[in-house]
Amino acid sequence: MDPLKQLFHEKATAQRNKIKTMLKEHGELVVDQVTLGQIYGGARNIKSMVWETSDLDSELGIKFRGYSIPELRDLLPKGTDKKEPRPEGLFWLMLVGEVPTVEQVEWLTLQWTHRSNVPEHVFKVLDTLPETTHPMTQLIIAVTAMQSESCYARRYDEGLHKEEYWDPTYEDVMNLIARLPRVAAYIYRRSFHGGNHIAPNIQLDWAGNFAHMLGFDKADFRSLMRLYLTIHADHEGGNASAHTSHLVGSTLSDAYLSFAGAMAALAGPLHGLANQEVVGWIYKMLDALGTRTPTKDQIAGYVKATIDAGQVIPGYGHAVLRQPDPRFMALKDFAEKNMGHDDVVQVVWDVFETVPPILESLGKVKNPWPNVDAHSGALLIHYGLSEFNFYTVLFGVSRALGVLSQLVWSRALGFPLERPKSVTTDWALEQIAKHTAATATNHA
Ligand code: CMX
Repeated sequence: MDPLKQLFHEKATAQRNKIKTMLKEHGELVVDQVTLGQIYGGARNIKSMVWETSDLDSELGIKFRGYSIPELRDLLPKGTDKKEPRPEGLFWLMLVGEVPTVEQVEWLTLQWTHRSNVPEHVFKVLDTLPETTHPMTQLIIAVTAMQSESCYARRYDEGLHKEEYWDPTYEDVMNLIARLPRVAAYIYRRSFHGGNHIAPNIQLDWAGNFAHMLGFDKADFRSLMRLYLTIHADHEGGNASAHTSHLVGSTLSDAYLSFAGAMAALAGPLHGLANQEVVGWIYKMLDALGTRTPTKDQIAGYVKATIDAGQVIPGYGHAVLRQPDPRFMALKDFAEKNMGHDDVVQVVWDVFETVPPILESLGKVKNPWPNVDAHSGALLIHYGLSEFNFYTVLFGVSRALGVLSQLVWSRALGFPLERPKSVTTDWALEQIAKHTAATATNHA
């Protein structure tokens, strides 16, 4: 057994026993209540699943195994330029709950390099699609095509003891993560560079090699990729992509199908596609205003026009966060440290000053602050990755680290089929009638 798998097995066995004892003693403890508003309102804040890899605080933002993004930028082993953390380190942390050493991260990089060979049929499947197919659609198709490689599906078919589910799931997760950069880069190069593909450089780390295969070899861009792929990795379990992978995985579907489901959710404009929407919205604004350097008053006018047209301001608001997203702040910090003046980045910063008071003035937006998607695109444009309908694929490659490490946990902890209860409006009206009658009796 490899050292990471061994460590995971020890941790997961201990956690499984801990949960068993906890539920035996306290399984009936009531910890929350649910309102009709929550049932109709997208299940906000209803606690209904366990997600071990990260936790989202509405004020402080995401914590991966208890560590904030600024802490991880400091603590995790970095790329060769010593600037930003290598996403391999975050995967290790999420999987086993320990900050890895440099040697452990080196080992993981090598593991993923060894496992990174993408089966030929996946490229063939992609090549049958029109180049104009949305890159997220291509990603979902490619990941689904790779399902033929699932160790878990094969072993389940042969007859696998349920205590063993986690083992081939770990193998699938390691293989899928190792292959994703190659698949994503292939999609990028066939969609936007006439199929002029770039061979992997196996000397590079996971993010560095991804940047290389995309066609960007500047050290700063590699550094940005390390940061980008680290900060998008996980956002606890309730967000749409994570929750989808959890739901699909709970049917004992394998890692490939669970991740393909997650990507279908990420491809929605209220979720991951917002990173593409932000850049589209900025370009439309610049076109409409006839300038690349709009004033804050001009931006405010365009923001109000967008809202009046019944549209959302992409990159702003969040279902959980109630402060500027620390992922947005990390990208802003990267831009401040690594870039000179950039018109588009400046627009993003001016939008940051302009939008929150306008959203606040509407009196209904719970979080007027930017989320990660408000900033990420401008940095990619700066380095020349300007094809913005590819951006959600980058988000997806990163999100694999979180949702797939959790999938190994879900298998190891023996989580059951997810099956919450739905209700009808007649049921809701009945509850109100019962409550009204009971209140009237109490007051009589
Ligand atoms: N612009 C305009 N209106 C907004 C808004 C925004 N950015 N964010 C919220 N609102 C509106 C909602 O549309 C809703 O209006 P109605 O009551 O008329 O339907 C009202 O404010 C209340 O919404 P909320 O409770 O504050 O927000 P939700 O939890 O329902 O939705 C989110 C959260 C992210 C979908 C929403 O803020 C939004 O649409 N933002 C823009 C899209 C975006 O950036 N998505 C990316 C999120 C991060 C990610 O997953 O990657």
